[in-house]
Amino acid sequence: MSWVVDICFLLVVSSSTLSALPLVINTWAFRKATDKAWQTLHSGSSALDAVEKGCQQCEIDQCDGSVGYGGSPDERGETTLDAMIMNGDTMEVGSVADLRRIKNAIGVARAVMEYSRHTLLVGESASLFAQNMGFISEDLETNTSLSIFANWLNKNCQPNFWQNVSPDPLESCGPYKPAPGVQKRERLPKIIIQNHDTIGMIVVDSFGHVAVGTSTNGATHKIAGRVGDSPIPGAGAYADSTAGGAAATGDGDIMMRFLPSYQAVEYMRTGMDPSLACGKVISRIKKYFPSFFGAIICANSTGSYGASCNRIPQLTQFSFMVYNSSVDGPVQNVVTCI
Ligand code: SD4
Repeated sequence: MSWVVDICFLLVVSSSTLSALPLVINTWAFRKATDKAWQTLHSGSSALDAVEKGCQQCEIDQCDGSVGYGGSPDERGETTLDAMIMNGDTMEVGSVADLRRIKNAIGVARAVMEYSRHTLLVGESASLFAQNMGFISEDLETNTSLSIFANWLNKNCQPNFWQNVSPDPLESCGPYKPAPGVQKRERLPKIIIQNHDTIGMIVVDSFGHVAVGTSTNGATHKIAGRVGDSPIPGAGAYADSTAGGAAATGDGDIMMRFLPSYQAVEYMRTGMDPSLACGKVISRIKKYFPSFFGAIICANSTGSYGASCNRIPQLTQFSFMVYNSSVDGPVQNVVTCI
């Protein structure tokens, strides 16, 4: 009997699906987050509230270990968080990067939007801002993150993100010094599906108001201070209620160079189908970085949606969640990568 249920709730999509509003769509199979956003919307709250509560659910659940506290320790063993929220009606954005000791990163991003005229706060100063705004300061490390860090130290700090330095980063821990041309190496570690699953969410309410958000703990063993694409407007996510919204996941060091979420929204503004818009931005990145790890979700303001991903051995299909008025609960969709 259970296989019948599974099939009912797994939809394999190859093109954009018919519009139905309201709509909640998010990266990966983070079902509880989708549900939380939907329930928030249905309690009468705004699309922006729904995005915030949906992404916060993933921070609480530590979705895949890649969102929230206790995941992706950096080279010092610390978990730091990136998050963003954007209102597609007003084009307001609140964002935090390299946030320390505060669990609710998307909440702090929302506070940046509500209580300041800035867009992005980073590092210790972002944490201080958060504390002043009433967020609790606590350690983000857990036994899991500490053991990931200890194993990495035991393996001579492998893998890491260094290149052209000495001592040889393929064999030794730092501290490193510049040694241009000493090792021409591929970007390693490749950011792969096992250590990298940001939540990116788009909510379109019944009136076509679009909001988007992201939350992540970034890349495991990142160099301290590294910020990914997730808190960067236009890169990790973008919303404009006159067109639609998009949110990306994957190797942010590569993806942020292309502003894929902005690009996808601009494609949809021309009337382009959301699946095609998603596909075009993936193809564009692929031209320069054929083996990058990444995916994107797109929705227009009338509720059509789609997704796309770059086909590599570790990622041949990409799962994302959808909840709209045509279904009774969150539905896992799967798209085949291009
Ligand atoms: C980053 N893009 O920090 C994020 C992580 C991610 O799927 O999306 N993983 O690079």
